[in-house]
Amino acid sequence: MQFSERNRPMSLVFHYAPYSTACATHWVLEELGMPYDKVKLDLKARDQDRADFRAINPNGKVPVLVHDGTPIFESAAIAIYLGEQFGVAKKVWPEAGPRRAEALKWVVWTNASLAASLMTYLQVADTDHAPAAQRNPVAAAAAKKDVEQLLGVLDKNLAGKTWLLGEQFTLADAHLASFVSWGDMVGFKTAQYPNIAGWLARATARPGCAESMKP
Ligand SMILES: N[C@@H](CCC(=O)N[C@@H](CS)C(=O)NCC(=O)O)C(=O)O
Repeated sequence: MQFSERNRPMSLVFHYAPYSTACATHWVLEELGMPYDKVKLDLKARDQDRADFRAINPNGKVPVLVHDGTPIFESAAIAIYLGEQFGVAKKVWPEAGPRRAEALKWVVWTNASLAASLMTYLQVADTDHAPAAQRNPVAAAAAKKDVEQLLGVLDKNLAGKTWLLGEQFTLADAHLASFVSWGDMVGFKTAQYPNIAGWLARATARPGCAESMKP
């Protein structure tokens, strides 16, 4: 681990693996513009099974963020926590109230609906992600339909808006855009959803996105 700043009053340590769910957290951290330390795991080498890592995430998955000794796992929980702790002051997270509810809604939707359906699809579809014995065309078609229906919902929500919540970019945009980019990469082409395509182009042009894609 490398400390980028000495003697700072609090610490944020980000445990990640390149090209994983941790990219969403990485992007959110970059948007906050705060110093943090990175600890890279090699998932192929099973670093996630090491006892010191299991102690901060018994699920053995990245990302994990440790804030002043408190470990937080699940990327949606991390985005919400960072928003509440630091994002309001930095104007990238709404204050408590109805706009906060909008942000929460989309961050939770990202993981509980979109990412869950994408994962189901990848586990059964005829792609490199699923072993041949696990592939199931009927289940894959159903999961594909679910993902497309969800992208349709998002596209409708983005009509006439610059960002998810309106004119102001929030951490919810970074979190969701990271997963939508992943969906695009695995075959759910966003070009066919005009509002998503415009929003995703604006989001991925932000420097935080490029940083989150670095190994
Ligand atoms: N729901 C979790 C998913 C985390 C996740 O699945 N991480 C994967 C990388 S994309 C992982 O660490 N896998 C290692 C393993 O399962 O052994 C989140 O959003 O944080």
